[in-house]
Amino acid sequence: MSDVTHGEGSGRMPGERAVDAFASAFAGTRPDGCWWAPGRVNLIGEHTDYQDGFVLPLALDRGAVAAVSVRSDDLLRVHSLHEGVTASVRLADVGPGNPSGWLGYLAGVGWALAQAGHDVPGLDVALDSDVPIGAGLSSSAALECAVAVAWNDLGDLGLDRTALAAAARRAENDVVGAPTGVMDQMASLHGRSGSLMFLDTRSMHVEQVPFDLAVHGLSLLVIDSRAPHALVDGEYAERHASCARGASQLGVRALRDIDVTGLDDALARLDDDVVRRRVRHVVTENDRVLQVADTLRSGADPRRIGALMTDSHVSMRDDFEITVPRVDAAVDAALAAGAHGARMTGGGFGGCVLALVDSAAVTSTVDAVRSAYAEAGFDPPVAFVAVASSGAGRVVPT
Ligand code: GAF
Repeated sequence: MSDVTHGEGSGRMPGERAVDAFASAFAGTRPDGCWWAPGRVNLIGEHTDYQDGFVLPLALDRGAVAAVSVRSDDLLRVHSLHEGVTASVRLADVGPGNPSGWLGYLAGVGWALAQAGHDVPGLDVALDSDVPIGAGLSSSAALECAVAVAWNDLGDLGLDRTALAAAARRAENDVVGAPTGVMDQMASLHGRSGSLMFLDTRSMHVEQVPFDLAVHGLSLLVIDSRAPHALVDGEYAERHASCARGASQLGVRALRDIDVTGLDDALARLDDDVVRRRVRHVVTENDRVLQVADTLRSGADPRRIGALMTDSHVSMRDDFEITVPRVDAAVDAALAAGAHGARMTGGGFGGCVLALVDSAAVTSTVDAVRSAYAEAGFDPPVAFVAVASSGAGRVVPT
């Protein structure tokens, strides 16, 4: 029998470890406070957020916690429990590509806030996280958003959550160099317990869509394929570029402007088969997000979204070509075990699969995926049940 945890990141990491690490790293001092921000899973709407499209993620109860004190200069000193090191940079020295590595995600937020005209103080930070890295659960957005809310409070910046998400995205785009959309940061900041966040990435309008699977006897299972993924590599950027090429050839501001009813006509106007398939994924994916959101808003049985989830996976596998064998194997095994729908979640090339399953079938579904992995010679997957949680904010360290 498989061990499956039920949402149990740490349910809002208490921060005690970060406070202790802060004291050891920074000469026995105590932080001014602790700020927490979650990772996310995206129910549906993949690679739509940099084409002005729709997404439907939820914030997890796993996240990053930052124990933080404000400094009187512009130094950013960060102790990472994961890396086991303390690194620092002057905010004045931060810019595209500098600093490289994990510190860039944090320093980049300060840089983006300063670029937006804010007076950004230096910080001492101790960081802890229980979001698995490279699993497609937005471990980096959790870091960015934890430090963004800390900066907002300690620097008295008065920014709303959407403005903080924009700064965190700029950190990732301009300092780290990954051309991502804004979904992950918005989910981390706007997440709400028991809800999905429906986001229109053009208007940036957020709608909380109630998501109570338990009353229907259902669970959203997250299966980590343990095939590592990275957004800074060329594949994500290539998808971004081919979508931009498609939009430009079609004469639209973004692929969001192509409606699914006009898809065949649009595809006929494209001369490159790869671009055609990328466009088809984005246009049909936007339509699936709208259908899933409508179904859930109507209070219908959520089992009805299962087929759309699976269609989304097929589209990512065949048209967008962002899945890998371990991910496809998890989807196939979950579906064969009776899941109502299954799909990869996140940027792709590894990471996690979501399966919508009857709660009574959680363990048997994970067992089925484990058997399929064993047969294929893959490392065993790790699974947990997603719990939709609240977004980033200050927490009392306990
Ligand atoms: C990554 C990116 F960061 C998001 O912006 C989004 O594009 C996602 O991949 C794919 O939907 O998580």
